[in-house]
Amino acid sequence: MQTGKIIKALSGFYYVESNDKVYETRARGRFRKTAESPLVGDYVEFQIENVDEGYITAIKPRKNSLIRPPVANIDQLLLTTSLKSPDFSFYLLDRFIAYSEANDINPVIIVTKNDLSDDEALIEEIKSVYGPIYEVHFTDKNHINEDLADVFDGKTSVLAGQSGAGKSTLLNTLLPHLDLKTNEISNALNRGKHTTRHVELINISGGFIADTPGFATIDFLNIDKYNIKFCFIDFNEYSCKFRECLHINEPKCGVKAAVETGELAQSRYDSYVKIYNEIDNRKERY
Ligand SMILES: Nc1nc2c(ncn2[C@@H]2O[C@H](COP(=O)(O)OP(=O)(O)OP(=O)(O)O)[C@@H](O)[C@H]2O)c(=O)[nH]1
Ligand SMILES: [Mg+2]
Ligand SMILES: [Zn+2]
Repeated sequence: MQTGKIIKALSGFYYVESNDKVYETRARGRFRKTAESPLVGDYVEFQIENVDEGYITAIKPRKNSLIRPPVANIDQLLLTTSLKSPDFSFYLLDRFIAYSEANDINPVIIVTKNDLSDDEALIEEIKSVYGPIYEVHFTDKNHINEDLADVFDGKTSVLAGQSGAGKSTLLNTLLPHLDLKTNEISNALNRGKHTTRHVELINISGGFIADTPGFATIDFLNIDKYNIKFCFIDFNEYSCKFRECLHINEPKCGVKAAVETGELAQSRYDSYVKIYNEIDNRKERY
């Protein structure tokens, strides 16, 4: 019996890395009967059958897992968002951040395509809104920020963000040996399709990184309207008259007061209210 980590899932095969070797495995029958099926990122026990083939016998308990993208045991989501083309959206980034927080995964913000914009005011605004709460990196495909190297150290990182944000391009710049894929990617992009299809963990700086297909629709099905406020971690430091304050219509709300004084960004508050309403409306339909 051997243990390893699933780095790729394709056509019913799970590719398990163990001691610098990759085994092509299948899940044994009983996984199909239970709800639990293996995910990329899972630590598994497997039985070797041939030199590089085998079958999975058990999945180790997960630290976390996402349905979109389908990966388990994620240390951080690298929220990739372009300055331009597509245009930067505070709301979309806030949704991705809230999604990370709702799933107990640390978000790291990566702003791409800096070469396409010289909007200094926007860059300063991004820094001032997110800098105090999260790690923020600015890149373009020709200049990768050197401090980005430390970000991956020994961790399992997953690139997430809108289609076309530059996730695959970033990965190709970081790991030039993947260069071949860049050409295919840019060709495919001209057809206006999602260019990345499957999820695969790639070795980087003693850790793993996964490119994922872009997605813009995010659901908050695993969180209710009373708890979404905790996904806006910058709200936590303000106190309200009522402990259970949802920062919507309650009097003497510390969060709303902080927005008034400019201590908290209006955009963060607006994103919160939008997502809150979305969850609230969803509940009412039942
Ligand atoms: N000018 C410029 N273009 C970039 C940069 N990064 C990416 N691009 C271009 O943006 C387009 C989309 O990049 P991709 O890397 O395919 O985007 P993606 O996020 O992987 O997209 P999906 O796989 O569909 O989710 C490509 O044409 C890239 O060449 C950048 O830093 N500067
Ligand atoms: Mg891609
Ligand atoms: Zn409040």
